[in-house]
Amino acid sequence: MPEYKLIYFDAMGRAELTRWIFKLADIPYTDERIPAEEWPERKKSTPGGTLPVLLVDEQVLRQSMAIARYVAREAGLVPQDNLESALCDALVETVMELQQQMIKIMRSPGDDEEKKTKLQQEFIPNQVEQFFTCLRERLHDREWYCGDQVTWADLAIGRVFCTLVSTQEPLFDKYPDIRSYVEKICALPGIQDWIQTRPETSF
Ligand SMILES: N[C@@H](CCC(=O)N[C@@H](CS)C(=O)NCC(=O)O)C(=O)O
Repeated sequence: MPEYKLIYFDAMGRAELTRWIFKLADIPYTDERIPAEEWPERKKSTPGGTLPVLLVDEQVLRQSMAIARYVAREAGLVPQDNLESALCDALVETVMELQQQMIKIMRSPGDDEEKKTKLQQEFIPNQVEQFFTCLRERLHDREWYCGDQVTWADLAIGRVFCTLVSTQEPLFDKYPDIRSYVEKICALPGIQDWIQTRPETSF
């Protein structure tokens, strides 16, 4: 097995899905977190000048989605079937777009109360509920999003919604099936432990 080093900031952001994949598959890796004050200097020697970067032995891999998909393939978490695999890709991209929109609201100017209102009155009813409705249709006779075993698509959903589930967001009262599904993902071997022990960061 190659030696893996995942380099990112001290945040979940665009690296956390890859961390989940490593954890579920029990693949050892180095989780390097660059302190914000060191970034301007490190940026100069970082290929492309952005993070995350995955080192696979000496090979540098960029772009968070390419990194996550590569590790997921290595871990057997991508369906063999081409179409099923594309369905997973589409789901992961949708979930990542939701995540970026959520982060954008949280980082926008204004106090916490304003941001919370924006999330609860605009983002959740419009974006998240629409997503949950589609997800519910997809999952109605399935245990996992694709095929009959967990894939990186399930992990992408767990990664984005596990915090909302654990804070008992009332949104889930309307979607108890989605709550159970997210809880099942967060309780997977390796994942539950990671959620409990990972460094505490906001995003
Ligand atoms: N499309 C790239 C975007 C990478 C990106 O924008 N990373 C941000 C952190 S999430 C970054 O490195 N920002 C610091 C900088 O641009 O100097 C990916 O998904 O990996």
